[in-house]
Amino acid sequence: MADQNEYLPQPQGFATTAIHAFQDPEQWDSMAVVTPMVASTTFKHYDPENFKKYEYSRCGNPNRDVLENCLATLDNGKYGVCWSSGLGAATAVLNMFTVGDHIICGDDIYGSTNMLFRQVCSQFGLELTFAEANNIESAIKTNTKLIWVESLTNPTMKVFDIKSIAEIAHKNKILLAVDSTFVTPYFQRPLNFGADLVIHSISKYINGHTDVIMGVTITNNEGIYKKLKFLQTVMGIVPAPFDCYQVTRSIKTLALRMKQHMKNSLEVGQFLEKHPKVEKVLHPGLPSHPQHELFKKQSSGCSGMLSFYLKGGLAESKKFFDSLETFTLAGSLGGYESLVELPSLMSHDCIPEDQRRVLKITDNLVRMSVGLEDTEDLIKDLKKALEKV
Ligand code: P1T
Repeated sequence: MADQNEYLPQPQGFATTAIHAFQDPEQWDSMAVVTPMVASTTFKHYDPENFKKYEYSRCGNPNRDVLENCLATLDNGKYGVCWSSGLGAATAVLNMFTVGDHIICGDDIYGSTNMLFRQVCSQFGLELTFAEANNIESAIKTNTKLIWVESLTNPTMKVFDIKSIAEIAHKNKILLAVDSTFVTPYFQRPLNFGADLVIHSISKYINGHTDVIMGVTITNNEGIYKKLKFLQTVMGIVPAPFDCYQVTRSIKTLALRMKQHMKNSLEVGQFLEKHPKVEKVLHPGLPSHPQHELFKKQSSGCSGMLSFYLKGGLAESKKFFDSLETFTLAGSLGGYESLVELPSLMSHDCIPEDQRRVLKITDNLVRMSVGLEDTEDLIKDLKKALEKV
């Protein structure tokens, strides 16, 4: 088992912030302890020029405000802006740039983010280069404005050195955005390492109950915030108040859930590593991961995410999925339930085949989101399914 003490210290006051920050009952006339759900799309004005705080729900809503402020604080940021999905957040970030700007994107990212970047960049005159961690600096051009990386990456679990990339970016007056979805603010806070912008698909761990699609961008830079806030209002990629209410409820248990995801995924990872039908496990919390030391330098723990190569090909992967009972074959991740999927045919099927080959997203690469079930039951399920392969 990885030694928790080797990681960065756990963020102080995380659970207290998630439970109380911006949620003081005294701000509501009713003194409600739980932030009341405000469904109204519009708000009465005193006169045409004056209103109390809210005007129209696309521009602002009490439930969204509470959530945005609380999420920003959890990531050690000042400003949070929520979007109706993680991809909505990425769309907004791309819209901060203009014709002729160049964007560098980490080579391994979620399939639809990859497709979004390729399509939007080519349609709107943005230049795009995908680069491995070692090649980021050499990919920089005079017109480069943004470096975007996922860390951890989906699905091959690579770690980007956030501090070094931030230094490279800033030396060249470039912004660094980090999609930190796989690790969560409980375990990783990229702004502390110099990132300008953090992005999460809230649909994953932050909500954690597989019933809300949402995204967030977090920054300490007022200029970036103002641009994103403007884009939120005019592009209208906003989450519904009820979804904000649900996520505000979910984050109260984020710390508890993440601790258990870490424990369960390490046990599952260690079991898989020893299994003769498994070729290789990719789990940043295990010493076998090539970037385990780097991962521990920039995070305080790992989530429930791991990938592994089964011995064999598509036929073996299918047999494995067919025999699972507790694990569900489905896209997405980060919920209380354990999921497995085949990136080559599911989450990353939209990535061109040659790019998938380079990234080693093959038909025997299985991605697993280890949930909160009893570990013995998860391992029993895996043992049985691997026997059938
Ligand atoms: O699904 P959405 O809320 O739009 O989030 C997109 C997204 C962004 N970033 C990362 C790292 C992601 O993994 C995702 C969504 N990923 C899946 C649905 C998946 O199965 O990998």
